[in-house]
Amino acid sequence: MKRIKSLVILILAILVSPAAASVVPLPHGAEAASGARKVRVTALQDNVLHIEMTDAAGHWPEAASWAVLAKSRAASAPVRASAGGFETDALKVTVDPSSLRLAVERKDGGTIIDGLGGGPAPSGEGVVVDAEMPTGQHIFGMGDKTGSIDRAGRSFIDWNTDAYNFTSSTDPLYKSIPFFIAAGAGRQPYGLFFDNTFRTRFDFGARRPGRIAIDADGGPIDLYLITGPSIGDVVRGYVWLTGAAAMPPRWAFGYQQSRWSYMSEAEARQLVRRFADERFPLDAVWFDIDYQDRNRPFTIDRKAFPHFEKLIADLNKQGVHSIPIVDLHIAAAPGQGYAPYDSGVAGDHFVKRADGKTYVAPVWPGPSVFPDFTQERTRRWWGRMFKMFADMGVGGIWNDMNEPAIFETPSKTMPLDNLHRISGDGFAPRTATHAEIHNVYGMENSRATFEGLLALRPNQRPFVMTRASYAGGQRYATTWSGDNSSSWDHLKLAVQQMESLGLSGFSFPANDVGGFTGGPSPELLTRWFQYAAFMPVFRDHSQKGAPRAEPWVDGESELAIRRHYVEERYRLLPYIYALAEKAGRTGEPMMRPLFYDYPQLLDSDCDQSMQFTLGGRLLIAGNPRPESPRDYQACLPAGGWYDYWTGKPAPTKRPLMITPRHEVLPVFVRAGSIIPRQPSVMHTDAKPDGPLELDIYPGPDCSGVLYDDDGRSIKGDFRRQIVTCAVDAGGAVTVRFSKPEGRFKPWWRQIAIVVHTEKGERRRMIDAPNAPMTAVIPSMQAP
Ligand code: NBV
Repeated sequence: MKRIKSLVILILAILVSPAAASVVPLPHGAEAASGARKVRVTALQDNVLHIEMTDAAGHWPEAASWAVLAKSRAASAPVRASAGGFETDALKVTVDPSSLRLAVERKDGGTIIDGLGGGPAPSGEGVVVDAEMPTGQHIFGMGDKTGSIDRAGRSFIDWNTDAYNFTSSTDPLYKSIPFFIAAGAGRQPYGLFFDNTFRTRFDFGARRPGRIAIDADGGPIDLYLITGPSIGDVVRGYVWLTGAAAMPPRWAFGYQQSRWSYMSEAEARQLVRRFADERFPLDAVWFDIDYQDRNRPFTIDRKAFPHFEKLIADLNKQGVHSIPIVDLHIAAAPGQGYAPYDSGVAGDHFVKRADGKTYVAPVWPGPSVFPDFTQERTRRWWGRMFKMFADMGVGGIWNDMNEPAIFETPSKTMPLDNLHRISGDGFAPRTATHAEIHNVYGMENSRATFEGLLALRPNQRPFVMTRASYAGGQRYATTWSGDNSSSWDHLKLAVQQMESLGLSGFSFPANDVGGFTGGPSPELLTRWFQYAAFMPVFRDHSQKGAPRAEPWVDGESELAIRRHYVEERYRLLPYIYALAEKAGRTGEPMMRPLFYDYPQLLDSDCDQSMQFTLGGRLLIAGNPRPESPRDYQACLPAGGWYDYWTGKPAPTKRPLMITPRHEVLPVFVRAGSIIPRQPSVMHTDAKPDGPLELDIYPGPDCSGVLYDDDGRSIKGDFRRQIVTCAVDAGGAVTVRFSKPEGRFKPWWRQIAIVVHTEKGERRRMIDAPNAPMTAVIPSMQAP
C-alpha cells in the first residue's frame, strides 16, 4: 500500500512539475520546453530577437512570412550561452524553464521586457501572448489606428475593414500592422512584431492594467523583439526585418489632385488648365472609378474618355502624372469578351468558396470575382494586365477596396471559410482559409501591382497606393488613411495617423487632404493644406457628391494662402527629397513625433498632438485644438530654434505661446540645421530657375545633406554631399562641403548660401563644389 502511495506521488510529481524543464543552447539562441510546450529564441541581430512558440498541436510556426524578408529571417548574430538563456553583444535573454516566460535586458540599459509569454489560447481556439506593461509606459505604432498616437490604456483589433467615414474611435480600420513600440517608464524602448495574419486583438493595459495582452483567432506565435537604445533604432530595426518602403518617384512629393471622380476627358483637361492658370503647382491627377467602363477594372469608358491615352500623354508633357484606380474585383462577366475575367477563369486565378466553386460577390462592377493574390502565378497574371497602363505612360496605380470590401454583406468581406491557395515565398504549397489570408490580401494585391509595373518598366520606381495592407506592405505601396471626413477632428487624426504609419514602416503615407466626406469649410481646407505641405505625400481628395475641394474653391484669399504653402513645399523639395531617399533606404520616417528626435519630450506636459517634425529639423508647431482661436504652447525642445518664416532666432522665453493666425502655420528650425531649398517650380520635373539655396541656421552639430538623382530610376546614379557649419569666436561661419558620393550631376550649378542670424541674413553665392570645399562667410561686424 505504502509503495503504491509513493508511486502515485511520484507520478503526480512528474505530471505537475514542468517536465523536461530545461533551457538548451542553440547556435544562435536557446530553446526551452515545459511539458508539450516549447519556446525558441534566436538572435537575428544583436538587438533583434526572433521568438517562436509551439501551438496546441505542438507545431512550430511555419518557416515563412508574408512580412519578414527572407534574408532577415535567415540572419543570425553571435551569442554566448548563459545561465537560463544567452547573451548577444547588446542583450541578455533569460527563459524561465517552467513558465517559459522570457526576460530581456539590454546590457547598457537594464530590463527591456519581463514576463513575455504565450501559448495556445485557454479557450482552445487560437493563441495568446502577454507581457507586463510597467506604469507609465507609452505604446506607439500599430499603423494608422485612430485616436492618440499613444495606444496605452486602449485595445485594438487587427482585421482589415472598409471603414467608410471612420471616426476617432472606429476600429478596426483598413490596415493591420501588428507591430508596436513600447517606450518610457524609465526603460529603453522595444518594438514587438506579432507576425500572425489572423484576426488579432491587442490590449495595452485596458482590460488588465499593467499587462499587454494579445490574442489571435488562429495562426502561430511568431514574434520579433527589437530593442533600441532609441525609438529610431527600433523603427529602423523593424524596417530591417520587414523591408524599407518602396522609394516613390520624385514627382510623388509634389502636389497631387484627386476627386471621385473627374468624370470626363474635358473635365480633366479643364482641371489641369485651371492649375496652370492659377499658377498653382501640380504633379499628379488621379482618376477614380468613373473613367472605367461600368466600373470594370482594366477598361476605359470610351464615351467619357474617348482619347484616354492622348489625355495621359498630354498631361505628361505638362509634367502632370496620371494615376488611375484599379480595384481588384473583376466583373463576373462570362461570354462578354472581358479579358480579365476570361483569362482569370482560364488560368484558375480566382478565390474559391469552401465548396470549391468560384466565389462571386457584389462590388462596384456588380457580381465580381477575386484574384487569389497569395499565388505567385496569379500575381504575375495580374501584373501583366497593367501593360495597357504602362503603354499609356501612367504615373502609378491606385489599389482601393482591397480589404477586400464586399457589398451587401454584414461582415463587409468574404466568408472566412473561402479558400485561397498559397504558393511561393517559402510557404509549403497549401490552401488556406480566408480567416488566415484576409489581413494580407490587400498587401498581396498591391504587391502584384507593384511587381507587375516593375516587370513592365524595369528600373523605374513603381508608384502604387493601396488602402489595405499588412506589416511589410510598405515594400510595395504607399498607403492613405482611407475615407476620413472634413472635420477638425479629422485634421487632428491625419497628423496622428501619418506619424503612426511612419513609426510602422510606412514612410510615405497620405491622407485625403480636406477630408473625403462632408466638404471642408474654407478655414479647415486652408489649415489642412498648411499641414499637408509638411507631410510626406500631399493628395487632395474628396467624395463624389461632396462639395469640391480643389485649392481655388473658396476664392482668391484662401487660394493665395494655399498656394503659398504648396509653393513652400516645392521650395523645400531638395530637403524633402533627401529625407525621402533616407526613408527609402533606412526606414527613418520623414514625418515624426517630437519624441522621436527629442526623447525628453516623451513625458512632457506640452500637448504635442498637432506638433511634429519633418526630418527632425523642421518643427511644425500646430494648435492642439486646431479650431480654437486661443493661444497655445509650442513644444520646443531645449536648445536653440529659429522661426522658419522669418529666419530669425525664435524667442527664448519658455513656455513659448502662440496666437493662432489663419494664414500662418508656425514652423521652427532647429539651430544647427542646414536646409537646402530651391526656387519654386510648377511641377517637380521642372528645372528650378536659379541657384540651390542653402539656408544655414547656426548651432550645435550643424549639418545638412544635399541629395539628388534622376527622380525615377531604382538603380541609377545619385549624388550625396554632406554639409557642415561652424561659427568661430568672431562670428564668421565656415561652411564645409564633403567629397560628393556618387556621380549624378545635380541640376544646381550654383549655391546661394544664406546664413540666418539675429541681425539678419548673410548671403554668399558659390559655384557648386564637386570636391571637398570650404566657404567662409564673414561675420556681420566684419568690414
Ligand atoms: O473609388 C471610390 C472611392 C474612393 O474615392 C475612395 O478614396 C476610397 O477610399 N472608394 C473608396 C470606394 C467608395 C467609397 C464609398
